[in-house]
Amino acid sequence: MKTGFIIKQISNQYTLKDIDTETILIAQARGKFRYMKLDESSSFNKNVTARTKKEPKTIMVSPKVGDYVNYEIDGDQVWITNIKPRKSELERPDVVNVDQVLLVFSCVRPDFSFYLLDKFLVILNQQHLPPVIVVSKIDLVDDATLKNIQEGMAYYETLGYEVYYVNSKQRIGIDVLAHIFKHKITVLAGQTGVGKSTLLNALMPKLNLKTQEISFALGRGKHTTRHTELYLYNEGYIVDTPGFSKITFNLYYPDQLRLLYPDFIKLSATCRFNHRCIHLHEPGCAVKEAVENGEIPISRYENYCAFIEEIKQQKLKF
Ligand SMILES: Nc1nc2c(ncn2[C@@H]2O[C@H](COP(=O)(O)OP(=O)(O)OP(=O)(O)O)[C@@H](O)[C@H]2O)c(=O)[nH]1
Ligand SMILES: [Mg+2]
Repeated sequence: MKTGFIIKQISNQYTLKDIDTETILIAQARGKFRYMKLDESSSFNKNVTARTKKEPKTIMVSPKVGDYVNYEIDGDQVWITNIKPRKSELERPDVVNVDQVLLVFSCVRPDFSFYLLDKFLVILNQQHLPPVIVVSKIDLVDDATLKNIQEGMAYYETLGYEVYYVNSKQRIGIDVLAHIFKHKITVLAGQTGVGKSTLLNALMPKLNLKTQEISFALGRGKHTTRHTELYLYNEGYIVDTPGFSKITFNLYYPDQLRLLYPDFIKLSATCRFNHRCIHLHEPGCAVKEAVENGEIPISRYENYCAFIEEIKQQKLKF
């Protein structure tokens, strides 16, 4: 049976790469994909049951970028006949089997934000997707501002996150990034205008992706990147995505949040109420103590408190 890997999708037209011959084919999905019978252990089942808390017997599944599929050739038509189990699935962007997320933050335009950083880290932790952090536009700030950001980032490096600093326009700090993409599917994520496409162009000059030129000067921040496609780079694939202006948690209970903070989890064993402590108003909280001692950045703790409120507000809307 022939197996292909989907690298691009435009409505029902899929660009496949045969995994043995590396031949590129344009394929379509047969109608029967619309409804798939699932057993409980199916990898397609997890997301649906978690979200809807139901056990659907049939659900709509269609092939997505990043899928491994079986296909057959029938005359001049190529048909996708089966989708292989997925190891991860993102909704925005619509990509499956992602290995890591490259989180891009710019020093300015838009301003660097520890609030967004903490939010992204929570969301990715929940999805079991490891992040790599890139700080862009280092050429657009003075030394003191850059030093401030670097000092703030030092804490995150102690948590084990890799942090890279780049000036994509002059290709500074780009080559040291190359190794992180090897044998992986990496998705670029970040606010609109932070320089995701510019970074990709710096990595792959032949790509010549469209980037923003005037919209930020006009202060409008429109999206420049529109569709989803995988680009082969250093034996891995990179996905450029449209930026966003707002992201929300997929959490319904505020007390789930603390379980997505690896640094808080470590400390919670020494909280007076141990693992029941939600690090807000409890006496003898080791997390709050660490914030007071300067071991955890105040901003990280303040963002945590703000997120708790956001999740409560989100819950009210349901
Ligand atoms: N000086 C400088 N400018 C940069 C750098 N990276 C990106 N830019 C500029 O920032 C603007 C936005 O860059 P894009 O690459 O289009 O941003 P994006 O994240 O892809 O935006 P969306 O596609 O809308 O999500 C462009 O004008 C880039 O030239 C950098 O490192 N230094
Ligand atoms: Mg872009």
